[in-house]
Amino acid sequence: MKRALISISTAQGAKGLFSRFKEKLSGFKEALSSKIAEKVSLAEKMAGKKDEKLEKNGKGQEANSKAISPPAEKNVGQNIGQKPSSLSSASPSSAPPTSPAKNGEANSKPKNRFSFLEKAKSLIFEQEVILEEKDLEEPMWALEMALMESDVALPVAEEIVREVKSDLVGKKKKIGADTGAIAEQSLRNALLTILSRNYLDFDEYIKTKEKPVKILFVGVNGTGKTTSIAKVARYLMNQSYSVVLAAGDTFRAGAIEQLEVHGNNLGLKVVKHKTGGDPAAVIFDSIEYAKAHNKDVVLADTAGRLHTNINLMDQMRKIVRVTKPDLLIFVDEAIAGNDAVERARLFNESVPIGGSILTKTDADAKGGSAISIAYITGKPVLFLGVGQTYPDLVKFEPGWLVDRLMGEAEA
Ligand SMILES: Nc1nc2c(ncn2[C@@H]2O[C@H](COP(=O)(O)OP(=O)(O)OP(=O)(O)O)[C@@H](O)[C@H]2O)c(=O)[nH]1
Ligand SMILES: [Mg+2]
Repeated sequence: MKRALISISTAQGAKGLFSRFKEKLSGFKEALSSKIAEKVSLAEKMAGKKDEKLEKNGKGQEANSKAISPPAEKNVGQNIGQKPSSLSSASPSSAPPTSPAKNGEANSKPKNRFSFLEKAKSLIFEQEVILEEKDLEEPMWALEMALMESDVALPVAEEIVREVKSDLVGKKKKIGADTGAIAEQSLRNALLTILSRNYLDFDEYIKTKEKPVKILFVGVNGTGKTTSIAKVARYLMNQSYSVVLAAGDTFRAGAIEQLEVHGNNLGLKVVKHKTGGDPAAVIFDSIEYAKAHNKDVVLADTAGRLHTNINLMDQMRKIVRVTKPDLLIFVDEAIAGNDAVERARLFNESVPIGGSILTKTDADAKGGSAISIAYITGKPVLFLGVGQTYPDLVKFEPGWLVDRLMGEAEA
């Protein structure tokens, strides 16, 4: 099959990038907001009742001095100004000193982090509510569903939920503050933690590696390997590296010509043999060429192959054995979602990959593969393909992706 050559001239619009992901998250934000709203109204009711009780009982009552412990916080004085006058009677200055025996009694009680005492303090003096594990059941379920429906792989979705939950439990929420922000910030932190885990700085890698750096691109058919090679070549040339291309796809008719068109466009040497030749031999030759001509980087193309094709997977292992690449890059398309993640896992089992490139991110509404692939393979995402032109390549940075997933920036 001869591919229509190099439609690489029109950038795709980035509209709709991760739009489904953003949509799905609204369920989580709403669930958390309504839970907080519920707690706030309960807190206000409780505060009202407390006020009445205090009014009735007067300031010297022991029960009250226990329930509303002398608050140590500096801001209590300021908050008290906004409170009913009855509360000022329970302020630290007017509270009677507690006897040593009573102190001992209070200290010997097991410290429950979210005890009524603490809640009361929080609710009445600081005007805050505390989120507890049980409050988060519904929002966490909504979050897990949103992630799964966005094609985030199950173990990754579970990890994100764990991170968000541990961040939110015990969190004090100021009454009247923006409830959406708390959900956003928590999820943003969780995504950043997960996406930063296997980070590799590609620029630093190339800079410090002995030359020529040999990079092999592998993946299933039509995912964007050859296009990504041309994009990465241009990216490296912009940093003044010299690059050689190896036409290691000797399998598909038209594949060598396709790479040659890129070579001509970019002014690069393409080392090639005939269609049907041994890909390991072509790539080996290109490395020899790079050594002889002091080139910095060899970017080697390979034929697309399904991980289920035993012969082609054997051939890939042979290429790796013979050419000993410094970096094996798995290329797949973001729009393939969980399939891309699963394929990455299987390729990585066959020949340990060094990292991934996710292409066609510009057409990906879900974002799941971009979130999951590094976590599942344990290898970093190096670049994202964001369109069909040469500059449509973004070096992977966790913050960049999170900004787009959370809707704060467009690609
Ligand atoms: N929108 C978009 N299209 C892309 C991107 N990367 C590649 N493509 C397009 O995807 C199609 C396939 O790209 P190729 O580079 O030929 O894919 P390949 O993996 O080399 O394909 P085989 O050699 O057949 O395995 C082409 O039409 C590319 O222009 C991208 O990031 N965004
Ligand atoms: Mg190709």
